[in-house]
Amino acid sequence: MSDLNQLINQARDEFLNCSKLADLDHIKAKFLGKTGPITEAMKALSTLPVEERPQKGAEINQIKNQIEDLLNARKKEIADHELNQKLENEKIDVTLPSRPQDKGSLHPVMKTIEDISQIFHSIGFDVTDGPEIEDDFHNFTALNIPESHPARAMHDTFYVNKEYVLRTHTSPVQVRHMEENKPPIQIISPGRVYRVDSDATHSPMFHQIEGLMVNEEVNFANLKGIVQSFLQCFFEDEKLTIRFRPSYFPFTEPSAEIDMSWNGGWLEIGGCGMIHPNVLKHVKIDPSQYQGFAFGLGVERLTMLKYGVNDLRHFFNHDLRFLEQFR
Ligand code: 2NL
Repeated sequence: MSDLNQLINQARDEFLNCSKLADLDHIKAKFLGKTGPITEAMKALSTLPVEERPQKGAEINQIKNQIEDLLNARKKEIADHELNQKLENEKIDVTLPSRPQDKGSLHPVMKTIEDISQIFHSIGFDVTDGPEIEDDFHNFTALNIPESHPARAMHDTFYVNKEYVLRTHTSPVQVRHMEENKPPIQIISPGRVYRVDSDATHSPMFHQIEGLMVNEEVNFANLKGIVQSFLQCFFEDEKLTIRFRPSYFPFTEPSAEIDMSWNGGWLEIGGCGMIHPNVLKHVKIDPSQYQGFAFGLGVERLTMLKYGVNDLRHFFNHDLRFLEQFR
């Protein structure tokens, strides 16, 4: 019996010396397995006198239970230790700074559109938009450009089919606005426009901002004042002046090119005029009661001037080294 009691101490030592769950099972087999001392002792019971067997059996069982308790306690110890180790190794320091994320930014052309919209909004103009695929009426006819008119060829139009085109200017947006609203009207319409044209200084898709004001008394002087104030604001230059040069557009009469002062000289930056009576008639506004002005500006050109960009193609190359400079 004292031999078996020795077993408890021996098992305790071996369990303590073991630090891997898998190895514990081998040690367990050694003590409690089929050929282990406990099993042997159980078998040997049959050699004892019958009256001694219950007492002896109970003792063996008690020792067996004690060894099992020791095993389970050690098992739990090792499992806890392994878990703690794992938690320690996989610890995440949430106070560390995060990896930097590249932020996107507005394309310079969109930035210009937003800036211009903000300026005109601040003086009471609404910002409107409309379809980029337009019908013949809104892109041409309503703007006093009849079927046979050379201006249609002049515009180098992308035709979708016989009736629909990619808009060649944002004027049709304003035509639609006039159809649906009564004067007083003060709007600008920025957006993409399309012309069959592609070289170093022309892109088949570019951006335009047109402005329009219709009321009972709107005149050429109002037009000049508003365009000049706008440009002073946009270029942040109170001394900037503009001049009008006589020109021709089918949709305005009189018409003018807009030049602005730049580095001691003049630079053409758009066109304008008083809305042609035929255009007002097409949108059912009585030209004997209302007049209006309109102007058109190229957004890429304004952006190039403001930021000193020397090549139009930078805007369409999607080169991050260029675009990141406008962050
Ligand atoms: C230019 C010239 C211009 C207009 C656009 C316009 C719109 C309506 C009626 C009358 Cl709905 N006119 N727009 C007028 C004059 C010139 O643009 O050189 N743009 C870049």
